[in-house]
Amino acid sequence: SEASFEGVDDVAMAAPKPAPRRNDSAALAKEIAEKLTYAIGKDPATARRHDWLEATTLAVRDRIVDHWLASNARNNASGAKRVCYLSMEFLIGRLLRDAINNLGLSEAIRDALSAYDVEIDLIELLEPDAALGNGGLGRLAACFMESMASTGVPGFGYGIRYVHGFFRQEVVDGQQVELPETWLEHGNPWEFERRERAFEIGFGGKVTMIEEAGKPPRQVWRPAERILAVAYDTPIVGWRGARVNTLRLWSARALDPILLDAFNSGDHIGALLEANRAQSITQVLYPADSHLAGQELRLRQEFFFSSASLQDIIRHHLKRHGDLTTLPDKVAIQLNDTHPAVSVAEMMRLLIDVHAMGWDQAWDITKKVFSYTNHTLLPEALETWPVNLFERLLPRQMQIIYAINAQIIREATQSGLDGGKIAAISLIDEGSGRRVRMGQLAFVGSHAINGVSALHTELMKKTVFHNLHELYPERIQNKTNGVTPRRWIMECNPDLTALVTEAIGPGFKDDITKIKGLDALATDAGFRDKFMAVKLRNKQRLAKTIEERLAISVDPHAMFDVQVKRIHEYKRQFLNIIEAVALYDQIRSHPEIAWQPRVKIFAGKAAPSYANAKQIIHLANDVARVINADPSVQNLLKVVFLPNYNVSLAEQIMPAADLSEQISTAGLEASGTGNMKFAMNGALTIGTLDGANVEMLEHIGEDNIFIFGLTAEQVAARRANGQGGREIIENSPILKGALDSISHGVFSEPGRYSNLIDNLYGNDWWMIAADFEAYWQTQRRLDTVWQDPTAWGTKAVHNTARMAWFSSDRSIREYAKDIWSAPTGA
Ligand code: B1N
Repeated sequence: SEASFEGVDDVAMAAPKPAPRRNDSAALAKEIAEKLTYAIGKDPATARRHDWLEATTLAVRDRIVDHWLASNARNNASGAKRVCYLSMEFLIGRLLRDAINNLGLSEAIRDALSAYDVEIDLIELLEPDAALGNGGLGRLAACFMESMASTGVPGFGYGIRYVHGFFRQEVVDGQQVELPETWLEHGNPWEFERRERAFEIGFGGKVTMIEEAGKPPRQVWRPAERILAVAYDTPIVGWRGARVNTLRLWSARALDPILLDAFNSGDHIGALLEANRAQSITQVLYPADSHLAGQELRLRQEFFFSSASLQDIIRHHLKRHGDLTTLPDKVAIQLNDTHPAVSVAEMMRLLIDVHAMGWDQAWDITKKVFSYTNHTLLPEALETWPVNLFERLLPRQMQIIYAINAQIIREATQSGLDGGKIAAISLIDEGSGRRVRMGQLAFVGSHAINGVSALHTELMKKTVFHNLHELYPERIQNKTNGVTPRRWIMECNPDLTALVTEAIGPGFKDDITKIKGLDALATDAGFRDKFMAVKLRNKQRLAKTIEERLAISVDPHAMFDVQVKRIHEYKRQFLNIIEAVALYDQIRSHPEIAWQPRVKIFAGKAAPSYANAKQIIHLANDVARVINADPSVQNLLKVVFLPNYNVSLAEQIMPAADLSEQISTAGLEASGTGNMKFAMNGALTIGTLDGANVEMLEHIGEDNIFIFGLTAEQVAARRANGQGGREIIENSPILKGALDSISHGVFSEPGRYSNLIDNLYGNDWWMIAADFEAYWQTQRRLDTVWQDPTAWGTKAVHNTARMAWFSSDRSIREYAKDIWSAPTGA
């Protein structure tokens, strides 16, 4: 009964088809009961909430499958260009609400379940949060998948089916503890295993030259190790179900346990160990965000999913079109950062060694097919691999990289670049032990390279890719990130959605640019009151969560000042905590001032090996414990660290924020996407001129966003001059006082944070001391605005009204037009 993705390909169209499902609540109620009985084997009278979740998911899934098969049939019939989005990470979160919303089933499902006294809002919380990603990069991939389905792009996501996604975070004695995440424990109703869609992936071994009479000599790679990549498909439903695209995740498996057994001549145990070794490739997601993991297993993961995806793409193309010369007309492959960059070499190998194409033609096709998105300029995140390791694991791909390099260097020499510049563009870094530079490889193998915000793209041209940009000046372009308004407004903020619908009609659901219609209502007191009443209800819900999880009571009428994101020094949670400490000191020493009540809310995970980030979490928790227990601050300040930040928690937090903290050291946050989610939901932003904040300022207007601090240029200049923080700290009593109370043990035993503090006195690399005064003053300006609810509410409405451009639908349409030459439905 299960529908096969390939069914449209393989089964005669005349085969009888099941009738499409009906969407009224009576039909849904009946089917949910049927699923519960016949798919799960439970009686409605004794079913647990998990069973109802599964039954509901299966009923919704049937409807998705109808649309999915139709979308695939349409793709195949039209032969339209397909977009393959290769990403190591897809941070998709829960899927049920997304599917129900996009299929327009919200009310029907609610009614259907109420017949059994089951509340959809309660059971949907039981769905595990699929955390196959670290942060912004992975969540962007998920928003892009949804937007491709919503804008009519035939999109295929390709990634890894990690058994363990991003770790679960607990806070014990104020410190982060990492626990394994087991999202597949109870099965995954959204995925369809495609056993028939499996490819061999090789590692190691040798390359030999084969010479046959009358034929040019060819290289053949004989891997020492071979494993299988098996596909698991998850349907991704677009708005109104218009398209359902496929997210195909690869799982590693031993070639064939029985064959292996024979191969190991009866060594049964040895064969099973080998099977385990094969499976280990897709066991776990590396939890380092914007930091190079550097382990061999990581490179294996990268090659594993790249090779499987390319083999799948080529197989499909040959089956449809017979001939690989037309590949660039039919497929665009987007490399999500350099994690899949080995694809450039692997594509060349497949075209040349396996499909007998000549080098020049293969290179031409490769460049036309690939494009590459860069997501960070942080030197510690730029991927390079030791040549030795690469050669041992992927000997043929290494040969190809050398050959590509020789060709690029020839082109560079011909165009007159000097020796220093040539060394800078070389695919091999000869500096610190020879290493393969994956950014350079992705760049030269692509026809388009993009940054993720206007500022970031300009910095790419000036810094990391300066010389390659000079050699290929037409390749770099900007594609500012976006987020899907379905998940990040409609689904996470139903009350706001209802209010907007009441005010300007439902048109914004189909075309988010229409939300601009709210702008005129910003000065309408009646509307503003309703808008802020929605905000208050969302804050009350978050306050309840905080109470339940942390036993901290917070006042929903206080300003909710929120910083939630990965913990990283460049994101400067430390700056925010120092401000909290300074505020604590000032509230106690100046009771005569009209301080505005605030709740500072933090959430985020630190990479397990990132000691300073873990210290920052510890400090936030230490500071929270002391401040929250001190009656002398009245209820003017509370500090909250919510553990285990993930997509689902973000969905609760974004609608409940008054103030969004986007305070990275300028020049270091490539874009940010949380900044967009907050502003769409009516939070004001305090932020630096960094990443997409710069463009948010342009859209929202300077009266409605709070910008402070050094610019990227000023940061670069200060760093070049080696200006440290000591002088600044000594001239700033408020900052000095806050640092002293941290050092002297107001929040912990003295010295616990001396490393963090010494860094500020020393080189102040992240410009925390340098930006403190401006940050403090801007926060106090925000206090003044908060005192005036009319002023605050007006700005909040302007934020929601003016953020439409940051929809990922806009991003995807730009990619489709400027990079992929792919069709969009609208
Ligand atoms: O990508 C996001 C941006 O909005 C953020 O500004 C940016 O920091 C983020 C290595 C990364 N850049 N680089 C990574 C993640 C995992 C990893 O292993 C690097 N993440 C970003 C979307 O454009």
